[in-house]
Amino acid sequence: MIKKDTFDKEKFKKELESNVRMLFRRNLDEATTQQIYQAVAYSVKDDIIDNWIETHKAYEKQDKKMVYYMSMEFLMGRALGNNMINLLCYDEVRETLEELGLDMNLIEDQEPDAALGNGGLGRLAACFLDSLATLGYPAYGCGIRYRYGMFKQKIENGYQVEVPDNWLKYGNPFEIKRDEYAVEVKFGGYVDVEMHNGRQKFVQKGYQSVRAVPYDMPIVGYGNHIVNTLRIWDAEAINNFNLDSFDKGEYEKAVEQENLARTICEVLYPNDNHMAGKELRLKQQYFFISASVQRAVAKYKQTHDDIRKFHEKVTFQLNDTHPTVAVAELMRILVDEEGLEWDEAWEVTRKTCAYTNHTIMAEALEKWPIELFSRLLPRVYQIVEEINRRFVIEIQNKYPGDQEKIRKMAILYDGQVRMAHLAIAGSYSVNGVARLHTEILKKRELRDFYEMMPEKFNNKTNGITQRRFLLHGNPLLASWVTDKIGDDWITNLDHLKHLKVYVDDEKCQQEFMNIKYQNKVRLAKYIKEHNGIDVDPRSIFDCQVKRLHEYKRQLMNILHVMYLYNELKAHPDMDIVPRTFIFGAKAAAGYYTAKLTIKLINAVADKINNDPSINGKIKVVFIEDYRVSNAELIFAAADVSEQISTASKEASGTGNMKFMLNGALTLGTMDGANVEIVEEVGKDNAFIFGLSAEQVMEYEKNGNYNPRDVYNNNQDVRQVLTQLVNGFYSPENPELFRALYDALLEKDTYFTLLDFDSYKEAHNRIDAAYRDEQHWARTAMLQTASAGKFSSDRTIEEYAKEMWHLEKVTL
Ligand code: T68
Repeated sequence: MIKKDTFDKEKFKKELESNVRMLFRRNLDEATTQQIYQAVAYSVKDDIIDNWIETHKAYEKQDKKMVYYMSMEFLMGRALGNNMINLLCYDEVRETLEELGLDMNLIEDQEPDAALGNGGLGRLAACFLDSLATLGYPAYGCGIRYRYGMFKQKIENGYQVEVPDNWLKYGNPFEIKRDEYAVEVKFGGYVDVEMHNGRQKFVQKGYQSVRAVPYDMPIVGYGNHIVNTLRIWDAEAINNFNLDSFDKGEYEKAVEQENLARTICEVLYPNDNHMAGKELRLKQQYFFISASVQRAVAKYKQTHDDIRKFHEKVTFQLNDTHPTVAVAELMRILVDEEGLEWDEAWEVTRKTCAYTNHTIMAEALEKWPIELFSRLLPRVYQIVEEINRRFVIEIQNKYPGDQEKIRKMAILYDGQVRMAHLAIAGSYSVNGVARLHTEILKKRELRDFYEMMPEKFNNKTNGITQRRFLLHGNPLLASWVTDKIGDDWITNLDHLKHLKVYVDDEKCQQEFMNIKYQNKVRLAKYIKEHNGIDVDPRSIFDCQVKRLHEYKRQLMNILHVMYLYNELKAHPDMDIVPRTFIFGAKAAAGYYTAKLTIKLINAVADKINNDPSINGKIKVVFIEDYRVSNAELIFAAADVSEQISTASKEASGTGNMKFMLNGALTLGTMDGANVEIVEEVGKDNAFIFGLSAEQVMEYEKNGNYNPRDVYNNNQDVRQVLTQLVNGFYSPENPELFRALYDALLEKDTYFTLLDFDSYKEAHNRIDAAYRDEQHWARTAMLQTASAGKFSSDRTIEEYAKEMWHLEKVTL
């Protein structure tokens, strides 16, 4: 039980009033809700500051090792509610606001999501920061302060329309600009060799540069007074040059540098599991990595004089290959600026960096054309060349005469820089994000590397923070759990297992399902407000919310809905439990098939929701602009969690864990972390279907799957596929969904048709299971009770103990 700090309501009210006056020259009763949000946020920030300062003093004094979590993405969502929760003042602030006639929910809704990420990878980084602070580990998150985050999604005429996310429009109350820590980052030019004291020095000349300026955001630990930092970098122009200059060269350079600074942090690339391959993306990568590494070295040197021991106090965790240029940048600083010999520098680097792989999708593997890489980062490229030269020698020594190994493993090959290879060569650890995923990496994708250096490979199954996805997102269930088993689960999720004694208790079952019902009412209200659709909270809420990607198979889900609709039309008296199919997904702006799938879902929704003949037995809802804040409502309200990726393709998934924590039953393939979810909850308590990863990989190897075989033999499949091209869902343009039809029939890369029957049968099992109310309630409760393993606290403890070797700070 964590003791609450004293909270002084009257003091808080005074602060609030004073903040509104200071910020907006208004009295509280004149302020807009947005202004009140800002004022509340500043009051909360005020509570954070002292702890923030104290935490960093303690880190310095105790000289603890620090992890720098390097990530292009931090999908933080909203900060206010989360900060109040972790400061243990959420209820008190809510009550105080109520006394002033203000509604906390409305105030929280004023805050834009900090959507500096695409999906799972970015949200994982955010959960990790929460856990690091809560566990008391010294940590920085390092990223980019994108001017525009993930686009806002509007649905117009069933199509996705992308709208810029101007999240900083009203300012960000929680951030602090740290101009004193600005550094210079250089691009382009050429490398000159100069002699300094008899030693060659490599000097970059004729470059363009920008000023990297950090903005710090507090990461509040739960009830422990610890405040870590998310440091996101912004770019400013270097004002060395005179725009009034009469020298044409100088003038042009000044303009170019202004442009570079303006464009670098402008926008997040909205692709997940896909490599954009744009020059600007590489600039973003080097920009935030160079700035972060420069600062990490400078900070270390303030209190240490031997740079050869850097790795004893610092570790860099690379969130996928996006920050991998850190390996070469650290080498550059150690060799060129700190004067280390190559071997010394390489030893430090290899002991500092660690790499997490998040995908086996081939199109996500980062490879940069050497032409581009060397032009943009001439000195860094020379270093990569030398790393590669030595790495190839290592391979040759290990496998004499084996040219094939070099072809497969070299960092530079075929005119490209292979970032994953650089990451593996330059790291002390390589990890996957779920057991199955790590096994696939070892046996297939990274097999040669595993064989050569097995000691580097390890698994760290992902996790999620229960502070956001239960305590904040589902307050009713959170307080019910606390009533039953106490509140230790908030910082030790394993305690949820103590709920198991209640799963057969009828009263508890009723209470649990009643909370679920209230959360469904809350979501139904949101849907009514945002979609204008009435949904029945007594129907099964069957949810698939995640990025739209072919491998995640939203298409299979909607094809099944189309099939069900056909059945209902053919058999009007068919007895099915009413279902509401809920989708939420953003498609990358240039991903045609994904965007067409969104249109299809909306077309099917339009037709089905407006057909009175089926008596509302099925409804389809596409939730616009799926993001962290509305995700919290969806997880809390779900009965069924759709985790239906083609086995072997979803590295882990983390939405699956959020649903489970909130008592939804998994309908899924044996993919990613689903495998471990089923292991925790028991096979009988999940709806598992489809090909196994092994089977999928066999088919892929042999190329012996032909979707036409399924089409020819399966009348239901034939009917729904035909409806894609006969105008059933698009009378004005019968050919509208032709591309989806063709993709399924020609190749069906993701085995949608092959898994269809088994998926359909799993849905039947759900229908049957839901009819037994008691048994369903028991199984739902078991999900929550078995979710302990999936806390990001557990994941972070594993990283900290097994890889980083961090010690906790004591305050
Ligand atoms: C996700 N990856 C995995 N990538 O798909 C998911 N990619 O299985 C896993 O649970 C999660 O990572 C956390 O480990 C992503 O989200 C991206 O968003 C991404 C972004 C840019 C480029 C490539």
